[in-house]
Amino acid sequence: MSGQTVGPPTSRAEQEGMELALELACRGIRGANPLVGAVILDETGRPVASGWHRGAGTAHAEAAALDELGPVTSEQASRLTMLATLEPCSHRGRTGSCAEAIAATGIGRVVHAATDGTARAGGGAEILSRAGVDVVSGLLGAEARLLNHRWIGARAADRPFTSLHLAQSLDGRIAAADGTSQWITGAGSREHSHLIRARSEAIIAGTGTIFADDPRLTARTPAGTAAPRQPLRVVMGHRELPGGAAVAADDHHVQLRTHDPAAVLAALSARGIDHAMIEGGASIATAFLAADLVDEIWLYQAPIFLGAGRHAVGDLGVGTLAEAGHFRFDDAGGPAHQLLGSDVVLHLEPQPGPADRASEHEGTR
Ligand code: AOF
Ligand code: ZN
Repeated sequence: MSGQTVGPPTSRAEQEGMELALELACRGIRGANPLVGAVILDETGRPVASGWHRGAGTAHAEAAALDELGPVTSEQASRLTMLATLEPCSHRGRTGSCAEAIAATGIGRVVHAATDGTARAGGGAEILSRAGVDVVSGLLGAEARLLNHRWIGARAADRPFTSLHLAQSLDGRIAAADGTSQWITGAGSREHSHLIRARSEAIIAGTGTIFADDPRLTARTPAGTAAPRQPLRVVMGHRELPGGAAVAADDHHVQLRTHDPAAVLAALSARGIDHAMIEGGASIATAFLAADLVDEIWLYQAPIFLGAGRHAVGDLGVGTLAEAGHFRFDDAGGPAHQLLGSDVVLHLEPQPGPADRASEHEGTR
């Protein structure tokens, strides 16, 4: 870990700049990568460029801000300060190294909020310091860590970030008494969930769902054509798949013969998968929730009562109210609640625990 602290303490303008960077970070989408925002200030403390990360595979926040800044001489750059909600990355991953790009531009000072604790991308502050950049770590660090608390936890546990999909009736059911379930939610909800599929690297469904619905588990556009990026289709469970199952239509699928969600995530991690969507059904959703392995929820609620039939979620081992797991609305990447056709779509994340809220020693402050 690198928490270099050089140069003058952070100013009011830098605090405000970091608050802006945190707001911008929320425009990104949750998944394989963290939410990150960046703001560049001139020597008077005025923001002159900004950027945010729009999701795995796209430009990092700092690179987007440098891009918006446009060409500057190194003499001009030396008077600029970059504020980033995460330590600029050291690695040349899907995109270039942010630390190297900042140093190459000649930016004089970098203030970042949270350190990047990953082995892959951490250590950027070190690179910047060695290049002669004035580096300060920890400004609004607690806020920045809170913003990505589940992503940080997933990375620390070396498992993919997970998105749980739930499509249910007003009384929380995913099928009627006779097992019919297509469709409880409307076309708008289904389109939205295909966007979540398309941004996931894997999609997990149980053998029960395969037998009941024979889903394709592909990501499709509203027109019904295949999205450009397809998640790995993952079937979880012991039962032999029925011959001709749609999920097995091509090689881009795997069956994991276990009911243990942690084992499934470990197997996906070993394949280099950083973001998995949990499609269903109820026993799969229940297993991931009970193990606290759900990092965000997309809940599609249709305005119908079924009164009988399968519940979306089963026994979570909650014996009394005080044991219930709490979630909170999540505005990252769009409104936490919205209407799609006649359905309500909720975006939720687990309520942070005391450990997520604790503020570490914060750099210069
Ligand atoms: C930054 N700025 O905006 C983000 C960072 O797969 P890649 O190459 O995009 O790299 C993703 C890793 O980089 C991610 O796991 C995290 O450690 C860091 N994310 N870093 O400097 C950004 N999104
Ligand atoms: Zn980067």
